Amino acid sequence: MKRFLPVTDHHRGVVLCLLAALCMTPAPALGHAFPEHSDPRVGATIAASPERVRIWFDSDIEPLFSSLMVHDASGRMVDKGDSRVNPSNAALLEVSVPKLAPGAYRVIWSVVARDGHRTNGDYTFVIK
Ligand SMILES: [Cu+2]
Repeated sequence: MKRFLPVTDHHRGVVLCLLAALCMTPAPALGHAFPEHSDPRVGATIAASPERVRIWFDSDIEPLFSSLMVHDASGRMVDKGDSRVNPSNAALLEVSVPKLAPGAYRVIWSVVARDGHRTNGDYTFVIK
């Protein structure tokens, strides 16, 4: 199974941006959107295929510029391509998946917060 990639340039950019934000005083109450929790959870091993993958963020995100994908262990996209921000919760990003076979899956997300800042990341879960 592939391991997570090490810190990418993009992640480094986010860190630098965070540091810059910390140095600004007084700091405005604006922020990037970061995941609070997900279903399946980060690193979880679950018994059955979920119907969808969902990530809840700590602030509202822009539907036009936010998406998530699910890849299998060989990097093939397995979600149904209907990634969307939940119409009744602007902090919830979700995508449907077909019945997935046992194996490792990687969730890749990218969102733009209402302040215009982009964050992204990925995590894996396993269906046994
Ligand atoms: Cu920023």
